[in-house]
Formats: sequence, C-alpha cells, structure tokens
Amino acid sequence: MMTPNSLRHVLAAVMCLAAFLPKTHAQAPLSDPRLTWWSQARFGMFIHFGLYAVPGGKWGDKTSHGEWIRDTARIPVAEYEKLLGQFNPTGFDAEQIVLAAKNAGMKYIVITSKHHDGFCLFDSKVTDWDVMSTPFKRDIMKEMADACHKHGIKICWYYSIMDWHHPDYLPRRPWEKDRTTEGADFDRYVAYMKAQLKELLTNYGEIGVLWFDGQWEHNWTDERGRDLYAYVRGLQPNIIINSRVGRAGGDFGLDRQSGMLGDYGTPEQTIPEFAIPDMPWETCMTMNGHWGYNAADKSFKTSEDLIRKLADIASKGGNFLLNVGPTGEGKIPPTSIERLKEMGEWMKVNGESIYGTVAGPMPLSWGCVTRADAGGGNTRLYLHVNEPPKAGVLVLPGLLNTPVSAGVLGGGAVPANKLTRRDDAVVIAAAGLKADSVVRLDIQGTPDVAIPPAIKADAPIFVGSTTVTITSDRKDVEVRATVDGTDPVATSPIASTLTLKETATVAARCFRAGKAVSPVAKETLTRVQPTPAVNVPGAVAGLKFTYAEGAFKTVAELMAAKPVSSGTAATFDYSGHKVLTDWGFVYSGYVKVPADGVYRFTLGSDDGGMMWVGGKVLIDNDKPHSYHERTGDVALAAGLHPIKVAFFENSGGFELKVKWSGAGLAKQEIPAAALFRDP
Ligand code: FHN
Repeated sequence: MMTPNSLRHVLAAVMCLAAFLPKTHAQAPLSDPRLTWWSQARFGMFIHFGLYAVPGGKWGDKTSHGEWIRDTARIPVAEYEKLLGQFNPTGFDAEQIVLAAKNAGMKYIVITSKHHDGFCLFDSKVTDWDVMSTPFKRDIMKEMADACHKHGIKICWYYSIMDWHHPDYLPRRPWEKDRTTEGADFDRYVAYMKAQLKELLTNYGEIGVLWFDGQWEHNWTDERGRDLYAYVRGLQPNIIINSRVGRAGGDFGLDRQSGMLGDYGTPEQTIPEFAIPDMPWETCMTMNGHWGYNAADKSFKTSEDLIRKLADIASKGGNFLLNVGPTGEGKIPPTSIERLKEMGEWMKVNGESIYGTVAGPMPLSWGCVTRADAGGGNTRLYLHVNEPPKAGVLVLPGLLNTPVSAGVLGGGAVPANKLTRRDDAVVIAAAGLKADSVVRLDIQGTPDVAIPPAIKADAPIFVGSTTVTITSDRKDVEVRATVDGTDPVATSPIASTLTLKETATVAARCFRAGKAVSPVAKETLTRVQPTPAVNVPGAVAGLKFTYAEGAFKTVAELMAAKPVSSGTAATFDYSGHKVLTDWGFVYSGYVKVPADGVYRFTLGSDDGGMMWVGGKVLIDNDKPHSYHERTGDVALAAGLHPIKVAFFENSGGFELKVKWSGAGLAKQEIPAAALFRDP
C-alpha cells in the first residue's frame, strides 16, 4: 500500500523517467486525426479463430495447445491440412458476436483473417488454403465486416506476416527438417501477402486497423515493414497500422531507443507501469491463458480483474484489446460471454470514465484516474476506486487544484461540505461507495499536481564539466535549486540551467508565492577521470570473432562453448552463421574514441547479449528475448579501449546492433573506422 510520501517518490520517478526518454520513435502522434476514433474508443475485442479451434488445444495426449498447435504439436503440413475437412463452425453467428462485443462496451473488433498457420478465414483468390475449401464455405470476414458496419463497430484485420503453410515463406519451423525449401522465394511470398491485403482492404469496406503480427523472424526487415506500411495506407489512407508491421522498437514497439514502425505500440499480456508520454499504445490480453480456443483452459480472469485492467490501462492513456477464442463450432465460450456481459453492465454506468478520456495526472494508491475536459476551463477527473476506503473518505495527495464538484457515477452528487482540502490533498467523503465505483471530480483549471521538477543531464557521470537543465511544465511555479544536496527553500536561487565542474547533488523543488508546492527532486552528477587509452602497437582494422553453435540460454553458455570457427570482421557481422537457430558470436578488439569524454554505448540484441569495455561488463542484455536495446555510460580518454561483445540467437528473429554516442557523437552504429584488433 503506498503512503502519500511514497506516492510522491512515484511521481518524482515518473518525471525523472520521462526526463531520460529520448523521443526517437517514428509512429503517428496522438494528434494524427486517423487515431481519433481509436484513442477515444479505448476498448476493443480481439478474436482468434481458425482451424486450430477444431482440436481445441488437444493433440495426442496433450491438451495445452492453442493457436500455435501446428508448431507446438509438430504437426506436418499434410496432417494439419486434414483439418480443412473438419472446419464447419455452423454455430458461427457474426451478428451475435458483434452484439456481444457492442454490449460489453467494445468499440472495435480485431479478428484473425490469417494467423501463423496461413489459413485464411476469407475468400481469397490467391490461395485454396482458405475457408472456401472447407465444408463451411462462407466468407467469415465478410459476415463480420457486414455485421460491424451495421452496428457501428469498427472492423479490423489481424494478419500474420509469418506463414507456416506458404511454400515461399522462410524460415520453416525449426523441426520441419523434411519440408523442402527448394525454390522458395520470399519476395514472391511478399507479393502473395500484398495480393491478400488488397483483397482484405478492397472487398470489405472501411477497415479500422491492420493488426500485423509474426514480424519477428529474420527475413522480415524494417525496410520491408516500411514498404508494407506504405502499401496498406495506399489502399486505405485512413487505416491505422500497429507497430508489428516492423521489428524496430522490439516486439511491442515501445522500445523508443530503436524507434518504432507503425502507428501504435502493442504491449501483450502486460500493462506498462507508467503512462507513456505522447505514444499511442494498446495492451492485448487473453481472458484465460490462450488466444485460440482451448477446451481445457478454465483459468479465466474475473470480471473485477478485467474491469480494473481496463481502468488501469485507460488511466495511462492506452487501449485494451481483450481476446475471445471461438470454439470449433464458431461460438464464443460461455465463460467469455459471462465476462463480457459483466463488463458491459459496468460500462453502462461508468463508460464515460473510459471513452474519450486521456491519462490521469497522478497515480493513486487506492485506484487510478482518467481525465477529460469538464468545460469552462475546468478539468474532470474520474477516480476509479478499487476497494471502498474504510472511513469512506478518498484522499488525493498532491492535487493542488480547487475542487469544484464531485459525484458518484450511477449514484448521487457529493455534498459540497464533503469535498474539502487538507494541506496539499483534496479530500472527498463519498458515502455508499462500492468496489469499482467511479467518482467524478471536477477541479478548477488544468491539473496542478505536486510533481517535482525534472533534472536532466546527458549522463550521471561527466568528464570536465556538464550542463544540467531543471524544468517543470507546471503553471506559475518558480523552480528553485541547490547544488549541495540540501532541500531548496523559498530563497534558494531560481534555476533552469546549471554548469557543474565538480561532483554535486542537485536538489530542485517547485514554489508558488513563497510556498513549496512539490516534493524535492534530487540527482547526483559525478565528475570522473576518463579511463586511460591502451597502447596497441601495430593495431589493425577490424575485430576478431569466434562462432559457436548450441541452444545457448545465456552468454555464459555461449562463452563456455567450443567455437565452430573463428576469424576477423570489419564490424559486428553475424551473417556467417551456418544454421538458422541456436548459434552465437563473440567479438573482441578495441574501439578508438575520438576525444576524452563520457560515451553511452547501446547494445541491441535478439536474443541475448553482453558488452564489456576495458575488461568490465558495461551492458547486460542477456537471456533470450526479442530485439531490445540497453545502454551503459563510461568515461574514456581519447584512443583505443578494449571491447568485447557476445551475442546469441535461439530461434525466430535475430539482430545485433552496437551503437555509441557522446563527446559530440550523435547516436549511431560504431563504424568500422573505429574498430581495431591486435596485429
Ligand atoms: O504468436 C502470436 C500469438 O499466437 C497471438 O496471436 C499473439 C496476440 O498478440 N501474438 C503473437 C505472440 O506475440
């Protein structure tokens, strides 16, 4: 349980975190009119439906499979194709499904037009691996699109780039040793994808979102992603495209360091800890443990949990895409229907606290806050109360605005004398609150929350001197600071930019009319001596490398493996891997830094990686993961410094990027001209 004081530290953390996030992403800003309906909708239905619903998760004696069943049960293509004759979801009723979504309060539906197994739920003229080759013989996408257009729900397509059926798609599944790759042509596969996307974007009316997935395997590049993004927008200029059209930004597109293609980030089965400034995003999540139908999986989240997730996501400015997996008969499972109905009942009373709102101005220990415009220069805050407070009193610490009015959604107004201020908190004595009630609170002006100033510097260490900026985006406050670590007072100097030549602890605080109106933010900047360069007589251009094969799960396992080969390379080149999965490289040599200074190295890897500078670990990006970048700062003198980089690939996509910045260098991959090795 957070106390008001710890809450302030959270606020401070939010500001500090935001201070160090470089804005290098490339997605549509929230202000892009294409995203207006989507960001106001806040809540949508995800549908995973396809051949995999027929076995319902069971294959042989295992019952834990899902939509990945062809892979997880290692079913050969010919065997899997037998499911075609069994796919006859006669219980499928698009109207029923769309109304279930609409009555739950959902505003858009994303349905799998083609998942990784390559099976198309629409009548495609470029393949027979589609619903028209089954006993069902109905275009499911057409029926869904018609029902959505009829009921004012946006219809959106999920489309998998990865395709385990098309002969031109590579790579094969790692276990498909016997399935030839002879003649496979990935460019021809991309042409097939484009032909299908043309069908999906010209035969079914206006489509809200193209939800790409399966972008992580190595044949799919950001260049192809950018091309596909442009192609789709060319067919429907107003369509929204998610981050998974490309690999930059990691699987979910939220890794700002490596940018993002597409229009919004897609965290999956997880909710970001904090609101993400100026980045549209959507959490997608299952109701139980499977996307595709699994008859044995009864582990459904409660409606209370789902409602709180919806509120938490909206309070951070995100959308919630909640999944259902229809059965082999084409019906949404009864428990999912139950959850949708209960969420719909809550939304009928409290939907205004979700639709069209934006991220709230502050975290709360007893719930969360969404925000809207109350008109007349006032702001409306929707306070989502998870559990009613014992004394029936809600306290909002650090909210400095004058409260105007309050009321319980679906209940009565809060009497004026029950809406008061105590020190730097607004206090609401709201009677009769139930779990998951929402209190509407109107306040004067825009939110004025006791958030401390942001203290920014290039890095927490410096050589010679460093510039520190201290900012606050709050209105009519004075930012005062000290450099000896003491808490600023009303007479401390007003600060905006400081130049430090020695180690110092900068403390900053907001003041208004001589009164402190924020906690104190503190950052210590340490002056360090640069590590001396090493002398390497006769150093030659390029790095040494060793190459090893094995199902490494850590860099240590890679380092312990007997190399298969070794050699030299101009840069961190891994094109020489001899197998598709389970391999790794270790590079060693020197990096030549141009001047004394603090350098920020960035190691981006899929899967695990580590970087050493001067013989010490600088970056730990270890263990299997999708592409992700981590950084490390180090003070170096001009000249050569020993470096080592280790990197391994398990399966799926793979990538290694080693970048640097600092001492006047813009962030870039370390060029070959700066890499050397022993003669
Ligand atoms: O592999 C898919 C998975 O089957 C499912 O479709 C999820 C939904 O976002 N996406 C991929 C896993 O990230």
